[in-house]
Amino acid sequence: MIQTTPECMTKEITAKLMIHFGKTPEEANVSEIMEACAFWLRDKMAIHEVHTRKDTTIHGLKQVHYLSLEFLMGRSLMKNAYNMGMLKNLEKTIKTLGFEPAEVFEAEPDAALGNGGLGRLAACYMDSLATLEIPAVGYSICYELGIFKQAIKNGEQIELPDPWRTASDSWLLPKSGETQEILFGGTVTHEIVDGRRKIKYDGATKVLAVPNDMLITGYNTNHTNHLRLWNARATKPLDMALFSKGEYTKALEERDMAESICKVLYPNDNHPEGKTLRMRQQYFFVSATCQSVVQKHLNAYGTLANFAEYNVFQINDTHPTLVIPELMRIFMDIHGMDWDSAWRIVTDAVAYTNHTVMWEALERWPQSIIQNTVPRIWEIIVEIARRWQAKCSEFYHGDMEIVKNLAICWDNEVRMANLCIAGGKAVNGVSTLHSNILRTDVFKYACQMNPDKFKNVTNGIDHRRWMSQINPGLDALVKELLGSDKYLTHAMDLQKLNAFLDNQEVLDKLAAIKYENKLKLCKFVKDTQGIELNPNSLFDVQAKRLHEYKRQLMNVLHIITLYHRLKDDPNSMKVPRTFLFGAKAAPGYVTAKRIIQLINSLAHHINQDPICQGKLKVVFLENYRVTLAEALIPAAEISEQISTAGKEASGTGNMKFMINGALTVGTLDGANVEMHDVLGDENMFLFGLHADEVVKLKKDGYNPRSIYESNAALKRCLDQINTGFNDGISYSDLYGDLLNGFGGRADQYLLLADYDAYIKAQDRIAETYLDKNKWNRMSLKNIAEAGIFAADRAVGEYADNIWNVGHRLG
Ligand code: 26W
Repeated sequence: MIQTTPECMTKEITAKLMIHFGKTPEEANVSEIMEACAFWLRDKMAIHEVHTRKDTTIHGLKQVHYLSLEFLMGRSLMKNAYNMGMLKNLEKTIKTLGFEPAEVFEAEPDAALGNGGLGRLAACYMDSLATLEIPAVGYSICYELGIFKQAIKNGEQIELPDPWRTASDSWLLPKSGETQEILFGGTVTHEIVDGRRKIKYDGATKVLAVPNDMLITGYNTNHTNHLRLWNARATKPLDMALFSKGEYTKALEERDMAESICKVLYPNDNHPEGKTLRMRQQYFFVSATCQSVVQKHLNAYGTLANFAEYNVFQINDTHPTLVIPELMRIFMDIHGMDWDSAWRIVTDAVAYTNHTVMWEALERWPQSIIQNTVPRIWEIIVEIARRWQAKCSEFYHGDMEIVKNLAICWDNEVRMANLCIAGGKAVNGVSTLHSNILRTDVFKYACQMNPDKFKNVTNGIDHRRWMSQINPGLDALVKELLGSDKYLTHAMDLQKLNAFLDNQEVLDKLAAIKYENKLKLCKFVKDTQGIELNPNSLFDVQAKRLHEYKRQLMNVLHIITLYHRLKDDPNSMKVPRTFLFGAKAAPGYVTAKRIIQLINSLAHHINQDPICQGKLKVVFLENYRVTLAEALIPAAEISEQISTAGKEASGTGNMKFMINGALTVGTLDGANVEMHDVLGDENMFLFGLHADEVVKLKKDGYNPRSIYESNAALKRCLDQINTGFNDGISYSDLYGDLLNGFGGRADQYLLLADYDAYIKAQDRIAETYLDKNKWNRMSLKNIAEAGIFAADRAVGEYADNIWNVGHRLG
């Protein structure tokens, strides 16, 4: 680790300020101080990164290439300083420069190049990869605009642009010397020259891919990796030949295409958009990545024969699937390999993680888009599909139903998951339940052909960020009780907290820490949204993307139930509650946006009704993002993880709440199952149908209306939604979605079926909250058992079971 003093840092950061902004600390604003600190840290990291890369080559280490269209990094200044053991000194330095450290950290915008779980997972894994000293590079697109900023106007979501790069460029290291060329469109012809096949592209559009590297520190190690964000550039500002002919629009075509590729992150979560631009984004970053990895490998080893020994590509959902045909193209068209040799290497070097079983989220591309956007890739996919189909047909003795199910190309569509299964050496789900659903349902035929290919790696979180850093009070208590900070790199050490479950003093300290965190959140909400919260109420939080299967609407039904009870009996609530929501809805997802509006109508109604004063409050927190999650999670007491069983692949928010001592109300879904394994019924509030019961109920015929008719409290809630609240807006559409609809479309996520069990679980929560000691004991138990959800564990499993790479902290 670099040893430096605050005096030295003050001098060097002041120099950065002068060089980059021409200002003294007295003249600089808080943003410039933040950037100067970032520049200074980046310099230190850059030196480490060079050594890490050198070591990788010298020792002939295998590299992991983590491809993801999303990396939800959040802020980096505090994280990098923390990992490098420089946080204390940096804070001192900032003070010497005349600024408040908290304000400087606040000045950094989130790097929000992702939607939700999948993107944040990638960010957590980058931290663990470096911490475990695994040589790894992340690859994505250097979007100009990250996920939209959400504003709430009259209760509705408004989307605003997120130009994150203005103040975050200080982290990026441009590497224009490693620029790649990407070809789109045109027509492909094959020629034989000197006995070798040559591919000619006529009328293709060329776009340059320029790398911007964001350096990634590990915790307590010099090992430094990077995240390579590809930026698209035109080869020239204007096609002068076309310009001279008066074809002005055409002359700008290449530049326009380049600019559009990197313009904005698609804001859809669990719903692909089959648009040409999205296909261009996928091919752009995949092709740039593959070309650069192959070149570097050849430079280091001079042959491609050992490519898979030294490189493994992990693809984050199907969005980077084109690595498979693109590597084939590079090996065959550029390096003259035959099909079988190329295929052997590719199928040894690529592994695929599935993150969702939602049928609408499985990517299926129209043949025409692939054919027009990447014609040579299309040819290769067709050949992969032909060979795969023959193999499947042979295995299943020509059973056409099964062959169709397994097909890569069918009905003029390309099914990306099947392409990943055919071309990958491993396929994994992200929790035990999810992986089993993949094996026995979604991918069952492929699994029967090759059961060993299908694996599980339960997700994990960067517990250093998601507990130690955001909850310093708890971090200090844990270190005090365990007598060391070893849990930071050995999260299972948290289990030693089990020794204190009946220690009154410890339980009281834990409660005091939670209360402090709640006060901090109260201030945050007051400062940002002008809303006053009651810190003595139970903080019940549901924070995640808005999706029907996550059932924010069921949470709403519970709140309305409490409200009706209050109306009937003002003394009915023994425990005052604050319900906090944070959620972005995909801009085109009408129902999700209506649910946001409903939450705001409900909040407006309840918060102004005197009967609710001090007892019941509902707050929709604007613009949920990494930074807001960091303020929210340490203050939460109840974590809502209430998806329809079988639908949430894993969840990672559930883990973040747990390790901060919140208790979970949840279904047996995703990683809640593993959580239940270690906590038992007595340390969480489990309720609702199990995954197999959900399947059976749907198969047998589900009738939400009969539940509605037979449950008076539920009926009253739904009727209230139908009528609406005091702002006069009716939610008859949402009411209709739950009760009407054909072919199993009414209440497809079974809110009504689980309503009663959910209310009962919520009543158990209120009962338990009255017994402070019991509650605090449960809370400590949750923290003690959260070690299994460390990203270090998950990344270690990928390294051992999928990548075959060594690592530290074994
Ligand atoms: C192309 C549109 C699109 C965009 C994102 C389709 C699908 C996605 C993701 C796969 C959705 C996603 O974020 N899935 C979440 O992944 C997390 C990390 O594994 C899991 O914890 C969540 O359960 C899962 O919903």
